[in-house]
Amino acid sequence: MNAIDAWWKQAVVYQIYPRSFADANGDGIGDLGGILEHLDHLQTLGVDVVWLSPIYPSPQADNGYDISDYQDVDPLFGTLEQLDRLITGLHERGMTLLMDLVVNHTSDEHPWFAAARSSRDDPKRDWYLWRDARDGAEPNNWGSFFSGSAWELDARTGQYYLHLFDRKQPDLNWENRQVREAVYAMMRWWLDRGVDGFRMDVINFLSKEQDFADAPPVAGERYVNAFAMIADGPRMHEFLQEMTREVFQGRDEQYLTVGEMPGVTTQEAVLYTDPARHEVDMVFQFEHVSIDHGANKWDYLGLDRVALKQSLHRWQVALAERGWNSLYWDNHDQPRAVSRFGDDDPAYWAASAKALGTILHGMRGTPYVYQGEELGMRNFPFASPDQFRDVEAVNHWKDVLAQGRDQGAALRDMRAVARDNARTPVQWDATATAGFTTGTPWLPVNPDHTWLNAAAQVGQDGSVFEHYRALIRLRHEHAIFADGDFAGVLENDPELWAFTRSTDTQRMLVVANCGRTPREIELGDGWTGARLLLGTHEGTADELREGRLGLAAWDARIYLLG
Ligand code: ISL
Ligand code: CA
Repeated sequence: MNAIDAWWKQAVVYQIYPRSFADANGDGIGDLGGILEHLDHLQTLGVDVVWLSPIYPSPQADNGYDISDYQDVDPLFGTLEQLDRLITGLHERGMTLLMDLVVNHTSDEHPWFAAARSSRDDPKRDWYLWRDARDGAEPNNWGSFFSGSAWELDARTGQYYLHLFDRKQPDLNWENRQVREAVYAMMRWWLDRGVDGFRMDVINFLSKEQDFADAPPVAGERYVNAFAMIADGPRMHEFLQEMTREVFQGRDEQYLTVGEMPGVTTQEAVLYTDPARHEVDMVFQFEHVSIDHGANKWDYLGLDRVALKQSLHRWQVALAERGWNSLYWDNHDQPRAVSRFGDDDPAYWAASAKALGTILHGMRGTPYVYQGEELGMRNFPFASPDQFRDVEAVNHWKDVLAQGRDQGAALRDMRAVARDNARTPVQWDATATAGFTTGTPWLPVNPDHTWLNAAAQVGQDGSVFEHYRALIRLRHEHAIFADGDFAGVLENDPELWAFTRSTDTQRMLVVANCGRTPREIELGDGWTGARLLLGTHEGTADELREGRLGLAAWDARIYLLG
């Protein structure tokens, strides 16, 4: 059992994707003004920290993850003055603000890149990754995350630059000390402005092997997804330790840092989050959101519930002694949790959304709630490929057409996995544009907003929102949520999901039926007298009296003993 030695172990983080949260000026795009109007929603929910996806000046090739100025606010989203008001507004309500730190790459319209591409002799040339052609083509076989090669030929200077993401997102050269110093200075500037930490975009991609060797070839693929060989490169730990020293050391505030790390292993995650190493406080790992992917994310396999459960349990155990988990079901890059891991049929939607929340928030780690998840928002019923807006989906569809693939099958997979599912506007009420905007939303509002919205849930007993609110309160009130040891139960059952948490003085049972068929579970007599902390279904008895528990469809409960 570890003592609660850091405030963020009892905290819950809420992610805002500003473009889709709330639009205050009627142009159909969410903005800081919209966030400022909804701070009460966050306070009512009870979250401690807000992570704000990028609001910096950007050509918006990847909705702001392509930054052209790190130290300002895009007029699309508002002004720096409004951001200051957001910081103050959150602080006044007892919440803190994490900024999104996107420093694996900049926009190609960032002045640094404009200088770098202007000539081979430019002092900033080495701030990015330039290589000569190999046999008249790209320097290696790496594919971009967003289709095609990860290299783009710059005609004027005759060399290729690396872009792991879109061609408008050139990768910075972290081997160059000036790059690192410029980033650290920028981070200090934000801390001086009052922000409380950073969520660090693809941070385990910063350090690359400098030989840029080919990735192992894949039959039939010209460009290969190389992220497994790029992740956790040779100088990663050194760079993060340097960042801690240069940015955070000597400051009094208790900042929070979370590293987004595709492909990170449990062994590496322990190192990244071991407090003694001063790297990051916690990481986002990707194992549980890759289980339904085949050869790549567009090859949707459907969910293997046992694999999902075993994966999350493995991470619980692996980081038990040292390190700390981030807990999340979804974010702006993933389909909606209730549609993917729950059951979004209206008959089971609410119970399954609550059950998923119960499982995640019952685990050891810091839970993240993605905007709309607290309402149980569902995937969008995409009917045709031209409805997708995300660069990843748009490029993928071009590949489907160019390669003559089965369009029906491709569309079916896109409906299941596309990031735009998470990016439709937050559903505030039942009006035509869901209270998101007075104009035309940039991405359509989900038609289910007539019955699935915040107005119908906030303050309503039994709603998904009130269940999330209760989960967050429990984490604040009971230390066992943060420090209790984890142990899995019934790990091979495809529907029943159960685990215990224990301290020297208390034991907690989290149990859920992840299916439509009612189930019985044998507990033995060790839980007699345990009291119900929270349940998804009305009428659940307050106390456990028998060793046998009957669970309805998507019935989830948390019991505490001691
Ligand atoms: O979304 C993904 C797959 O569909 C991921 O591979 C994603 O690209 C990866 O998680 C990195 O995400 C982050 O960096 C990207 C940006 O597009 C994502 O929105 C961001 O969360 C590039 O900055
Ligand atoms: Ca707007």
